[in-house]
Formats: sequence, C-alpha cells, structure tokens
Amino acid sequence: MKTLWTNARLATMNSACQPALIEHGALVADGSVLQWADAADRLPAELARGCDDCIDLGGALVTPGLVDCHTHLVYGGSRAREFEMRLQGASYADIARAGGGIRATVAATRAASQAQLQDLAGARLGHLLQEGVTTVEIKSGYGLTLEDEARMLRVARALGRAHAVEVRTTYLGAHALPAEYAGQSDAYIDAVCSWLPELHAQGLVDAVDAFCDTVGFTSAQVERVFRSARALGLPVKLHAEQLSNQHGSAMAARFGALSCDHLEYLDQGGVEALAASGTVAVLLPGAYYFLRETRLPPVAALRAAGVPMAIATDHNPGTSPILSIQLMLNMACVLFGLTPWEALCGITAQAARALGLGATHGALATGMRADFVVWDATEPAELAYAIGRNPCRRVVQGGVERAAAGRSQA
Ligand code: DI6
Ligand code: FE
Repeated sequence: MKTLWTNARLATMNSACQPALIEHGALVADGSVLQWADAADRLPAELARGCDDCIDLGGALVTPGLVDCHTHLVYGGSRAREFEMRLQGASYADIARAGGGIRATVAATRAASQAQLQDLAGARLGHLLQEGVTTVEIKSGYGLTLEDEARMLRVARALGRAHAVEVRTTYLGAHALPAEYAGQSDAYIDAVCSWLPELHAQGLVDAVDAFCDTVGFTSAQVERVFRSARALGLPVKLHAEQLSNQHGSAMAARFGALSCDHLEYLDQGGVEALAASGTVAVLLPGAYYFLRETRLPPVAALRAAGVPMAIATDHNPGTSPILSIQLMLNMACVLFGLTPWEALCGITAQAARALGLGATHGALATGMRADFVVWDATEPAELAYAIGRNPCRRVVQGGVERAAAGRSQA
C-alpha cells in the first residue's frame, strides 16, 4: 500500500528541536515507511506515481506520532483514597512508609487476572491513542514476583497486538520493596536480578528501569540491577532524583542509560553526567503537579548543557493518574518553562530517543516510520496552549490510518 498525503504544514521534528515548519508539505508512505516528508514541489515524480490513495490534508498541521516514553499503564485498583489523605496533609513518602502507596497497588495488581489487567490498561491506553500517541512505553513494577512481573509484561505485549500502537516494555522489578521482603532490600535486589534472564528469554523486556530514592532503592542496589541488564545486552533507564538527590543519574550515565526520569533534585554534576553520556532527561510534569512538588527540574541547566529533554505522562495510580499527553505539553510549558517547540520535540523526537528508537521514530523523514498526526491546528503552540480540546483529527500508524478522536474509520 502506497499513499500520498498533500497540503500539510509539516513539523518534521528532529533532535535539534529547532522551530521549522514546511508549508505545502507532502508525505509518501510505502508500507510502514516514509519515502518522503518534505515540500511537495520538490517531490520526485517517480515517488508520486502509483499511489493507491492520495489525501489532501487542507493545510493542517502534521507532526510525528506522539511517543509517551514513560508510563505505568498496567495495574489493578485505585488510589483515590490516598489522594484524599494527601489533600489532608499526608506526604507521598509518609503513605509509602505506612505500607500504602505503591504496595497498595501491588496487592491489587497481584489479585487481578491477566484478562482484568488487560481490560483496565486497554481502556487507559484508549485515551492516549485518541490524543495521537503512536508509541507507548509500559513498565512493570506492580507485580514484584517473577510471575506477577511476567504477567504485567505479557499484558503490555498483548496491548501492542490488540491496539494500533507500538508498545515498548520496561522491566521495573526494582520499583518498591514488597512486604514479604521487609527489612531485606538486598535480598530483594538479588531476586530482581535473578528474574531478569527468564523474563528476557520470554521476550518480555525491551529495557530495565529502577526507582532510586529514599522510598525506593539505593544507587548501589540499582547498580547491581544495571549490571544484570548489561550482561544481557539490555538498555537501562532510571527513576532518579524525584524526591531527593541520590546521585542516581550520574551512576545511570556511567551505564549509558537511555534516560533518567523525573530529575527535580538533579544537581549540576548530574546535568553534566547526562550531557556526557547523551542520556535523555525525561521530565514528568504530571507527577510534579500531582505531588504539589515545589522543586523544579533544572531545565535551564539541562538546556544549556545540551541534554535532550523528553516529556511523558508517567501515568500511574499514585503520582500521575493522568491520561493526557496533550496536558503534559501544556504543563511542560507552564510549570517547567519549556517552549512549545521544545515540549513538542519532547513528546516526539526526544521521547523516541529515550526509548532507543531515535533512528526510526519521533520524526518525519525518508526512511522513518510513517507514524504521524494530523491536527486541527496550524501551529505547534496551539497544541500546548489549549486544555481539554482534543485537536487530534487523524492518526497514521505504520502507514495506515486508524480511527482517531471525533472520527470513526470508514
Ligand atoms: N515514581 C513515581 O512517580 C511512580 N513510581 C516511581 O518510581 C509512582 C508509582 C506509584 O505511586 O504507584
Ligand atoms: Fe514512573
């Protein structure tokens, strides 16, 4: 199937994140790959010939398909009660120490069947897809036994088969200490490391993550998990410097981490470590907002050092129960001071890099995947500016148009 789309305002995006729109742009996809994403008047005649379909986009803004590079979409239960407690003054760390928080979700996830988890996560995923997400990362981390982590990852893989979206899985066994290991965090880390080869052998793991913080694991413990990942050739990423500065980012950078995520407490040494290793800083304004955090990630320092900045929903039941990547665009600008172009780059080109997919996803160019969104908008700033109006009109994933918000497939 070969398709030509014309009359697009193309925001092709690339990791340089420079604002640049191509007027009167055209796209050609042959199968799932782009043959052209540039000005129509330079389109070679042989590329335009023999298209099965030709679609006029009426001058609409076209961006790469959105990439949500950090989610915890698969889990059971709700934490609305905990939200009420926090509104009355309890801190996230207080609740975690009292056995609530992540551990409450672990209990609910273990109690749910694989079919139930898939139904719940599929419904959540639907919201992201309606907003133009074409690639999503999904972490485990609410199972915390070999079998339950495997179940979560199987659900993530199944979601990728059942929906028109590409799913990347991340093993987050080192997310929290399960109750059965109370007081034995080193023994639990041994277990996390020992499960990895089995999960990898089952084809369930694209990357390995950990939560490095006072309510999570120490940098030394995470380092052991990363060594296990490295032994299998798996890339790593890290929840780092979210609630305190454990210098996890510098350690992760030594492992060539794809990304370090959160980063409110990152210091200048950490910024320089990320810059030197080419690690992406994934900023999560939803968690910052929801926890009423006041410490901002060091955006100006990251920008000055040339660290690529991605944005994601961090959808999870405790600290970011948010299913809108468009809201993250707005929050990245209003709360963190990114420009609308930086924010858009953060959910396209940079988010793809955070998943190790920078060569094929997150930008529109010959040879890249034909994943793109057609918007009811003419400027990227409009996507970050309005809240609650979903301007996503058409979504093309792998060269094939799928049903999008406000539009059913013919
Ligand atoms: N940091 C977060 O914000 C989430 N996980 C993490 O390591 C929170 C997960 C939860 O509270 O359920
Ligand atoms: Fe997270």
